[in-house]
Amino acid sequence: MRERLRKAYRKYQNENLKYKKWYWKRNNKRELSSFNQPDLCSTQERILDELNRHGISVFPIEELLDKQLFFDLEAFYNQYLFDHEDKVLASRNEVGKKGVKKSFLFQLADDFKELDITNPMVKVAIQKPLIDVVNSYLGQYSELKYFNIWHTFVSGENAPMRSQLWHRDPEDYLMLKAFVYLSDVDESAGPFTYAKGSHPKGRYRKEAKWYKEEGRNARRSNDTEIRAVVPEKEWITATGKKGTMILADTRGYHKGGHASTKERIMYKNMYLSPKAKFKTHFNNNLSPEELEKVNYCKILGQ
Ligand SMILES: O=C(O)CCC(=O)C(=O)O
Repeated sequence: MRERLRKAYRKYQNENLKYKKWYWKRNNKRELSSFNQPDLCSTQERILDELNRHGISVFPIEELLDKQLFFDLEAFYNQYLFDHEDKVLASRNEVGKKGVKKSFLFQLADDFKELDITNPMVKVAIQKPLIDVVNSYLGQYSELKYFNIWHTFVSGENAPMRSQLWHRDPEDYLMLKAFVYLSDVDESAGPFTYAKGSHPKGRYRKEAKWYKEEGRNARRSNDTEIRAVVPEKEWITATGKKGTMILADTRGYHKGGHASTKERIMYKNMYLSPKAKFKTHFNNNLSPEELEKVNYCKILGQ
């Protein structure tokens, strides 16, 4: 009986409580506020302001980070493609196949399970100028939970599915993802699309009608359902040249990757509050010397 109650509470907690402001506040100390947040330059202030107001900020990566990080990321994926062409080709042949998880894309993360601070995917994620913005938005020291590169194939006539449909991410009350386009992304390459102001700090907080895809639990909505809660003039379609960076609180409604004619390559990562019940997608076996090098970065477990 007691075990059943505990289970039911855990389910309730997972489905409802973690999205409540008071629950977030109870579980997370407000470690950073306007009084003690890191010193931000005017660009970081602008990005933070856009995140607070709209839930999203889109800018060329070099406005925040050294452009070399982008070149390294690009070279890293090109090398991966060169070394693993067969794997990517095999994945491309599965587009639209039933029963294949996110058949519209190839993901790199399974091959990179270690937190290696020399890996370009990690390097981008632990840059101080970025971390300072992320921590200021969350009001505390965040945790890096995930990094990946998504190579999205052409979906063509296939109907949008999974993350190609409007949804809120389920991991936390407030959260941030950083995306970097590694290919030029126009309307035909399935740009990341966001309903501004639908994040928890925003003005459009109503829940849209939703449905479940066959065999899936996640809540998805169509354009009409989102239009009913966020006017279309507030939707932002983040097209951009390679090197475009997007920071977004993906608790706000978003979708992307329904590429009609052109493939998209995109780096992504995710920061949550330390109390979020979401498993980290990599092993953190950093030595004390390595941690020392990034000692501004509580996200690595200091
Ligand atoms: O592929 C996209 O643009 C959407 C990504 C997404 O839904 C997510 O990362 O939560």
